[in-house]
Amino acid sequence: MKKILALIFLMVCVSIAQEKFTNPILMGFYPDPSICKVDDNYYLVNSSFSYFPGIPVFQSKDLVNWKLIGHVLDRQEQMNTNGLGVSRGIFAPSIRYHKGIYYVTCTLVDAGGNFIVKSKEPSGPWSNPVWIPEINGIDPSPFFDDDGKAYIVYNSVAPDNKPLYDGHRTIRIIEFELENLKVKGREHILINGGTDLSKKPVWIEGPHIFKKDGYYYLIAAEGGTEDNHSEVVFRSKNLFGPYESYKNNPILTQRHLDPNRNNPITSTGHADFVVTDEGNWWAVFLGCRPYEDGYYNTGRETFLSPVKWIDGWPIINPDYEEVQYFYPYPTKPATDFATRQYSGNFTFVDDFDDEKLAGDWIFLRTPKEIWYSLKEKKGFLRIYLRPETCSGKGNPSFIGHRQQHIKSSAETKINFRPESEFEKAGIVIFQNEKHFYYLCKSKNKLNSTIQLFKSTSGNDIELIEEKIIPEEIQSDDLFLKIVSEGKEYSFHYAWKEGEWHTFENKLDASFLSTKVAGGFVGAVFGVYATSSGKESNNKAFYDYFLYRGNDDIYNSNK
Ligand code: 6LW
Repeated sequence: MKKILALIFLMVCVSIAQEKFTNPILMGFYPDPSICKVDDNYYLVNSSFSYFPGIPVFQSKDLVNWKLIGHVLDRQEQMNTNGLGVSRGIFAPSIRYHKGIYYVTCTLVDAGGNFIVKSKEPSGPWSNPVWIPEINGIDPSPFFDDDGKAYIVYNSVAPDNKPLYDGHRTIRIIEFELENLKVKGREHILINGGTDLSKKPVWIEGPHIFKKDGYYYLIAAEGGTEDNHSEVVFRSKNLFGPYESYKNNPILTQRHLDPNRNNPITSTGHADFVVTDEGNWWAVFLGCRPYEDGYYNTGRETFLSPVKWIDGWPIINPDYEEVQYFYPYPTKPATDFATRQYSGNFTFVDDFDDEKLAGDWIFLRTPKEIWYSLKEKKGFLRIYLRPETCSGKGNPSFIGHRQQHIKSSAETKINFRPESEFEKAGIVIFQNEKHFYYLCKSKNKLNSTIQLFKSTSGNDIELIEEKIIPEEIQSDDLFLKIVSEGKEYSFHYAWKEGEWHTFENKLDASFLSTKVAGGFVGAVFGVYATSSGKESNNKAFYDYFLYRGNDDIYNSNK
């Protein structure tokens, strides 16, 4: 009997050990991940650009199931991205823990530059940014040496700011006094150009330093954050170098693989390392999932792969050429920890019954006024119509949820009575100010109508389709839905729940891809109301928001 029980126990252990997790671990635009481990918790932060709140902070017990526990920049006084394009603002953050304090360094591009914030708790409250004007570059990352000294390592300009070629950058380091949060002494160039200057390496960035077996290891992204992206590693016995480039660099890339392979994961790079209690090393890094020809709308997402040390060098994803969608769990699964899914196929619904918005909602730039309410009408999100539009660089009445799947849908039910053709309320799929589709209720001279707009390069919108709402439809309610099917979006409406009518089918989704739209973000579904530049006292009520993600890869066998 004992032998049978032991066998069953062994089988259960093996099955848990074999239980696989899905990549990306954070789907949708969660780029430039940085991670640290404190006791039995992992904490991870991502870039967030001009969206507010800035720098999401995730917590996990197993590196796979993540819970959003807050944002580093969740107060107006911490960040103001008004006037910036959506892909400016918060670039790559780094999170580190040292002697009871959490530190995040980051760059607020075009609105302050490099800064550091700190907190006793990763969920905050975080301090206001302390600016570091001495750092001329991006992607700052703290490093705490064994002798108690603190440093910041970062991407910077070419030596003497005289690049030998486009993309010629350096990795530099400067000492940092934690007490007064000031830099100390001069900066040192650790890496000039990248792994081999003679080959003109571009965009060495996203640096992190850690110490192991008497070496200072420096990992960094190289090649630029597109198909040519990679992660490389250097090491030195001296913090200030000289650093030796690993002869088999890069330690991660997918640039050499067939772009026409099935379910490609591309542009991998910008990694950070973490070690589990079992002593196993893992890497988080960004990657992309094109649906065809390099087009992707889900932005740069956070992936997790194992790291193996070989002859004193760390190799990411050593057992495969392709980054995998499925790996065995790094450690014992903690599936009951997370409050929602960020990986695999899932549904997210907000019925707006709470008095606070779910933390996953994001605003376009920093709201200066509270134009929404969950209290005015219990169970509804009330949004005031305001002149700002998604074509501008202000803070429109927009609240967004990332598009996290190639195949997904977002639907809502609005209660809204437009009083002019300028007044609109509905749902938008937004990539940037010049690349979005907007499905809304409005009116023409005489009637209430359903309208579908496409943004223009002139920061305006053009009407694609309009339908007069029949007089027999007396209710102010309207159901609206956008469906993404990879290279196409389709748009639907319903008078009654579930009775959908197709309004416009198979519109070009690549219009919202990074390849077409440019930038560093991904597409975002949003509830959005506007009075199109005019003053208005009108408001729209949203009854619910329902997101569904259903990518084929996760319906296959793991
Ligand atoms: C980030 C840089 C990069 O600062 O893109 O992928 C920039 N790498 O490291 C914005 O994400």
